[in-house]
Amino acid sequence: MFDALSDRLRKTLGSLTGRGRVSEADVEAAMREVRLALLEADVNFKVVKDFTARVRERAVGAEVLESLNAGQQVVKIVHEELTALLSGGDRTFHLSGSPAVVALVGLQGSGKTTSAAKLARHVVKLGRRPILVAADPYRPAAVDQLRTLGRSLDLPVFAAPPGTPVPEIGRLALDAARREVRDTVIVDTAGRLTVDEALMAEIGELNRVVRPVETLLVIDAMVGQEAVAVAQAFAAAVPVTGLVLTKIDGDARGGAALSISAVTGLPVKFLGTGEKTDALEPFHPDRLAGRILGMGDVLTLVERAQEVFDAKQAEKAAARIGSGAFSLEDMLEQLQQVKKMGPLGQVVEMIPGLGGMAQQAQESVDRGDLRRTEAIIHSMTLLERRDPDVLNASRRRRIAAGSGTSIAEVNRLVKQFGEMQKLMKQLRGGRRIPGMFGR
Ligand SMILES: Nc1nc2c(ncn2[C@@H]2O[C@H](COP(=O)(O)OP(=O)(O)OP(=O)(O)O)[C@@H](O)[C@H]2O)c(=O)[nH]1
Ligand SMILES: [Mg+2]
Repeated sequence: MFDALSDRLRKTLGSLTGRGRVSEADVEAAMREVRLALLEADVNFKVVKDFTARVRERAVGAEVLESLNAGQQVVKIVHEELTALLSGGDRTFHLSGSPAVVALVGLQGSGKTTSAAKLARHVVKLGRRPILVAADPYRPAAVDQLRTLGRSLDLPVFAAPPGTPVPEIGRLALDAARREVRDTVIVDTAGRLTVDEALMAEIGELNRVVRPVETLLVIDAMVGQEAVAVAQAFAAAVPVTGLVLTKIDGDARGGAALSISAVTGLPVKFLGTGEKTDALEPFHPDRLAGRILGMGDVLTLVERAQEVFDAKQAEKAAARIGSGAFSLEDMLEQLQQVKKMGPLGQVVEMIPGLGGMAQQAQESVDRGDLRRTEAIIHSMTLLERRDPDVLNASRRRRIAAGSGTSIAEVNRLVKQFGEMQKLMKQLRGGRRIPGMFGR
């Protein structure tokens, strides 16, 4: 559901990725786009404002200049702040009490009944014995729906006769749980089309009877901005302990859902990712932030690069690229750095937009291309490495023999290096490499 948002952010941040340095103007331009992208995705205005302000402050003030790829650090900061935005509150799913009671509340159609069944299945995996409770005395169809789900999971469902007052259903359900030796009671409540006092009073009373350790507010990710107000109304009526965001597999803009946690401070505990009972995921803020950013695993890449790249050496290389003096000697140094970063295929895979090249890159390593390239450069004199123009036929023959390769391979490397130099000149002129980060 975050596709549109992620596309936009990727475009914005992608234009920063791969450049040498990030200026204040770059950050400004990026933040303008990030703000638009978030607003377009229906994220709450105030949340957006605070978010971009925090990112801007960190990005402009951050020590990014020593790094090889400062643009990627902006991505990292955006990711960290997005994770922080999604990380509010205590995300642990508590199951204390005997029995442990979990109540699901929310508007009509938000996914309470489906989520009740999903949670039942989830706690069974944790080794527990749940019972499902239909606390909707108004619609027999609602009870049938839960019964059907219970049957499919081979779990008991408690339902009282139609018209039984809701608090009474709660009492009877706890009795049933004890009788059937059930350690987890999952209560599915009735929904209303809009927040109304009768609904709030009813779930408040039920709450006092069954004393849930978790009262989860189920929110449909497809809803718009009013979700924030809905969440606030529920939280005022009952002690909501967390959120279940459902239908995130749909094509909603999703920003409203993103805002709820930031505005109310309520933690998202689970994501509903489909209609089936196994489509429930515990919520991981960093994963969702990564999904929203859609940046591949740039962050891991940045960290790994920071670990192995000698910053000074990187500066030197960047300066040489900048001045157009990049030589085969520099290329040799860079090759050795890249090798230190681990399997090349993995490294390339982490760069957004280059995923498809990963296999190709790894294959070239496996074939020994890198090693042969190194051998060829090693067989050159200093003069040849710095000025490949002097490489006449007899020098090439000598190098091929010295490196145990062929003249054709030496020719290919020299040609590739020439093309690389041309590309670097274009980059210096501010042009992007076609097909690379080319969105
Ligand atoms: N795609 C998708 N559909 C879902 C998800 N969760 C629930 N649904 C669907 O949403 C519809 C409503 O789900 P219910 O679980 O009946 O919602 P409810 O909150 O119990 O509704 P009421 O009892 O009428 O208030 C059903 O068609 C579900 O299959 C989800 O995570 N993904
Ligand atoms: Mg229901």
